[in-house]
Amino acid sequence: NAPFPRPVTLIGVPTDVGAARLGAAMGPDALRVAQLGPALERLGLEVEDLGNLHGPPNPRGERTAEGLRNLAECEAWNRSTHDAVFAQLQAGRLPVMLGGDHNLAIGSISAVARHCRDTGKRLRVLWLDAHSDSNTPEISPSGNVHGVPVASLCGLGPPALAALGGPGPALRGAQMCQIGLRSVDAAEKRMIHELGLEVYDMRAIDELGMREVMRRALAGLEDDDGAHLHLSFDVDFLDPEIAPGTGTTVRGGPNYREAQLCVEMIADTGRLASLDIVELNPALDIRNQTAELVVDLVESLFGKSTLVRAPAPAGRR
Ligand code: EXY
Ligand code: MN
Ligand code: MN
Ligand code: MN
Repeated sequence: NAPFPRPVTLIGVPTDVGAARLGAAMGPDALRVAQLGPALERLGLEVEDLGNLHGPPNPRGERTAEGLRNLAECEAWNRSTHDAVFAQLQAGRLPVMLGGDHNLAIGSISAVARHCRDTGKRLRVLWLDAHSDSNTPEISPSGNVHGVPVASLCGLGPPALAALGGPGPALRGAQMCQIGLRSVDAAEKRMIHELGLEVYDMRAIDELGMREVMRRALAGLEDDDGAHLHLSFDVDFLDPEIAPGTGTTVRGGPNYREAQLCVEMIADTGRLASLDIVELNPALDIRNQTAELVVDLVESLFGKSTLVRAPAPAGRR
C-alpha cells in the first residue's frame, strides 16, 4: 500500500442539522461498530481516532428569511469541522470525516482548499452522490443545508457558510467532478452549468461504463504529484438495494461491482489526501449493512486489492 504513507485521522462529525430527517448524527458510531479504524490498520496504515466533534443539537427549525433551516447550527458544526480538518492537514495527516449529513462538506472542503492555497497544491474534488447539492437558498425546494454545500463552497449563499474559510470562494466549479447523479432539481440543473461543474450522471455511467467515467474524472491526477484529491462520498451514491441506510435514497445507483471499480480507480491514482463519508443513517439501516459496505469500499479506496497490482499500463492513464 505504498501510495498512502501518510497517517490517517478519523474525525467523527455527528450532525444531522443540515438534513431533512434525523439519524445521520449516529453515522460516526455505526462506522466504528463496523470496524473502520481496524480495517485501515490491517492495510498497514497508522490510524488515530480523534473521537467526535461537538456542536449544537438539532433544533428542527423552520426555514428562515435567509431561506435555510438551522443555519446557525450548520455554521457552528462547519466551523469545528473546518478547524479540525485544517489542523490535521497541517500535521501532514489524511483526515477522514465520519458523518454526519453532507452539510459538513462546507467545513471540510473549505479547510482542504485553504491548505492547498497555503501549500501550492492543486485541489481536485470528487463528489460521489445521487444529488448535486448545488442549490442556493433562493432555489432550494427544502431549505435543507445538505442540498447547498457545493454552491456555498463556490461562494454563493449566506456568508456564514460561503465565507466560512475566509473571504472569496473556496472552490471554482471546474475543480469539482460529480459522479452518480440521478436526482437534480429543475433550477439546480441550471446552477450546475453556471458553476461549471464536471458531471457524470447515471446515464453517463450506463453509456460509457464506470471505467471510462472514472478514467475521465481522474485524468492527469496520477502524473501530478502536486495534486490533492478530496473525495466527498455521500452514501446515497450507492444503489439503495445495497445501501438502504441513508435518508435520501434514489433508485438506480451504482451496484456493488461498479462502486468497487470506482473506488479502486481512485486508489490507483495515489492522490487521495482527504475524505468525507456522509449521510449514513443507522436508524434506516438493516443490521448495520450499509456501514459494513462502506468500510468494505473504503478498504479498496485505500488500496486493498485481490491480487498484487502491477503498475497500470500506459493506456489506463
Ligand atoms: N435537492 C434536494 C434539496 O435540496 O432539498 C435534496 C437534497 C438531498 C441532499 C442529499 C445529501 O445529498
Ligand atoms: Mn496536502
Ligand atoms: Mn450529498
Ligand atoms: Mn445525496
